[in-house]
Amino acid sequence: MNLVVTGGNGLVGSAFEDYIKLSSKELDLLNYDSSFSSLEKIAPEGIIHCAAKVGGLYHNIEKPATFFDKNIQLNYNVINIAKKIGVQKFVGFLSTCIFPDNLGRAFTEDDLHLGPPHNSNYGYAYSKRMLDIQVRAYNEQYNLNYFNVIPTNIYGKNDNFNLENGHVIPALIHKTFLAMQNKEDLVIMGSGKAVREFIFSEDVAKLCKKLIESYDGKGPVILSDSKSQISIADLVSLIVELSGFKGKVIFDSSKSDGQLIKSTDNSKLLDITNNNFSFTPLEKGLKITIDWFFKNYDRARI
Ligand code: NAP
Ligand code: GFB
Repeated sequence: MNLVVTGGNGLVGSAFEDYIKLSSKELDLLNYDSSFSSLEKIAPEGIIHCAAKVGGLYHNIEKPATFFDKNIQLNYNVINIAKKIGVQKFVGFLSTCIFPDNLGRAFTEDDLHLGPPHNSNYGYAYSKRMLDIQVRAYNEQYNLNYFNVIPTNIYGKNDNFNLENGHVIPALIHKTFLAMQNKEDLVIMGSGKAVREFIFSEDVAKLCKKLIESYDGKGPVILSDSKSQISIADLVSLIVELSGFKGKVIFDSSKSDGQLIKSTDNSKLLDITNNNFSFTPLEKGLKITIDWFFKNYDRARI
């Protein structure tokens, strides 16, 4: 099946093999007309839509309008074009950080609109919730079976390792690399009390491939490994150990922790995959990512 991956250079997009991976230079989804003619020429049977304005907690806190604007525009464009040129399969990406805050239990796919998201990333969260609505509306009116996946925090090679706007794992790996190089303390933003689940980017790609081949597209699917739950403080210890950092670790509790916990119920995914998908253990995925970053520092996104 000739599948296009939008955002093909990114953390998730680059983890796909043997698909047509397009960077924003080859396909700028903020530009409807040029995207329409490029995709019409390729005429893909399927689109895996990884392109987005993406960032960590602190970047989301400072730029709610940017996250909202860009994601609403590029999501509207890609689905409208996909429908017009007759794309059969479509996988879009939501995120577990767009679920209602303070639900007090593990999220399931039905909880998406049950209350406001955490205030730290409402711009991004509402733009992504509109992606859920748009897919639902297009499926109903145009008899399509497009669907979205809802990954938890993803990490891996080719991530955005920028210290200010990256997610926690790439930012911590980069920070630890610099602390080792400059023989400095390692200062962590937040108390370290927040709890997160993580999924390796290559597992996300494998699961999307499986879903494209076997899922009937009835509603979004959470992509998570509930065994990967870990506090930020324990994550720091793991990264420090795997990197060989021997210096002092300091937590700066004056910085926001964001959502205190994000836990997911991945039973729908386990049903679809007959419970036989083996997730990359966090320790193994972190080692791969740390080794990759230390070796590719000069070409990584920092
Ligand atoms: P990423 O590494 O930032 O990749 C996103 C890609 O989108 C970038 O490589 C960028 O391409 C491309 N892009 C940005 N603006 C574009 C535009 N106007 N037209 C076309 N492409 C554009 O992000 P990611 O982590 O792979 O995220 C992939 C998807 O998963 C996103 O929808 C994100 O919301 C979702 N997600 C991510 C996480 C996570 O923890 N990372 C968790 C849950 C969901 P260029 O580099 O060429 O500019
Ligand atoms: O990955 P992250 O930035 O995003 O994780 P969220 C934030 C958590 O990691 C907070 C701690 O508890 C921070 O206190 N942390 C510690 C750090 N050091 C750092 C650091 O150097 N950088 C960062 N970024 N965090 C995001 C959403 O929420 O989840 C996005 O804002 C996105 O929209 C992503 O969807 C998946 O998990 O808090």
